[in-house]
Amino acid sequence: MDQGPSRAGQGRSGLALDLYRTMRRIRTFEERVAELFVRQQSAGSMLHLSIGEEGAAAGVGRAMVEGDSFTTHHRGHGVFLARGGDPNRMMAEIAGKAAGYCGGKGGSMHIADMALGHLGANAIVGGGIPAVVGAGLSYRRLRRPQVSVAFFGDGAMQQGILYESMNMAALWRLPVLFVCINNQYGMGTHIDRASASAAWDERARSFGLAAAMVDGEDTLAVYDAASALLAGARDGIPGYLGVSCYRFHGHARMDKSPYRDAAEEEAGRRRDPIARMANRLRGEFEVAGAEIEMVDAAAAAEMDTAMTFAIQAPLPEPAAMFTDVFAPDQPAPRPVADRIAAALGES
Ligand SMILES: Cc1ncc(C[n+]2csc(CCOP(=O)(O)OP(=O)(O)O)c2C)c(N)n1
Ligand SMILES: [Mg+2]
Repeated sequence: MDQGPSRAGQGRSGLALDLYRTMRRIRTFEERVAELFVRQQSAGSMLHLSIGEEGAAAGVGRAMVEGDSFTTHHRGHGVFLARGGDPNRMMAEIAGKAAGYCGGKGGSMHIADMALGHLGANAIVGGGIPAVVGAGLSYRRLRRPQVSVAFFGDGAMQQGILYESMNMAALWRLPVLFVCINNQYGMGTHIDRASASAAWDERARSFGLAAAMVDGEDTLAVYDAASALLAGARDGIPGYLGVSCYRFHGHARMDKSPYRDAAEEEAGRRRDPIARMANRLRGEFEVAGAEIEMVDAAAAAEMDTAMTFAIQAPLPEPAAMFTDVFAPDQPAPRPVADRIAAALGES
């Protein structure tokens, strides 16, 4: 699909335009996901949009290289798109359709794709973090050059599993990067009410990790910090990156954020990494407004196509209910018809 003008090979301005494109694609994708929900075409009721957080996904995602793996939290659409996720198959997964990445069985919060290094989104706060330590250990033992990256929210900064993982990564010098997307809230709880200290880089350093904290509105700064930490991780010094941003909307689709006042929301939404990058493109990088509009139009067309694809795609066949559910070396489950009959008390 045409994604608008490219300045590949044009150094910093090409990078800036690429980061802008990725962020615009993420935001437009999320807007279409919101529409899918309103049209009652999404599977399940829980959808967590990453609008306002695009700088983290685009900046870190661009600094990673092919073969690197990652896990995400429940708000991970943006990260997967930044790592090459196909919007059609992602949207189909969110709609519970057979053409989705997991045949419609994972949905928004459990999407995964080993081919692109996506080791899985996870609905349990902090749940995806230890998997990257395992991936990092395998890379180290197999002498592979990859890094595994855990993306999680500020809520996970209060979870013990993060600190067990940091300790093991530092102890064994694993090629791992921990990325906290700090959108200031865990559901309705502000970080000030959840965390005794917000100096989270100091926590990471105390375990022996390299650490940095950046403003997620400045996507080039996110990219630079992630690049440095990923280079260190590839050399056996695991890293921590905190990316500060603001969750523009409620926690999930039904949340109208009654716990935030209007002034705070307005100030938060001014911290917009996309608007900021557009300004920089026009000013510092002298990109014509028309060129930026072409990127926006290409993203709109691409995500409209994805939404239509997801809506029109067929549902999974009932017979596929148990495929990919059991480990390949496990005995095959009883035929689906028997199981359904048993559940209905017919046998
Ligand atoms: C271990 C665990 N505790 C509680 C929950 C319920 N829960 C779901 S999302 C969420 C907030 C997570 O906040 P954060 O990690 O900051 O991610 P964000 O939603 O802000 O992206 C909570 C408490 C959960 N899923 N898992
Ligand atoms: Mg949060």
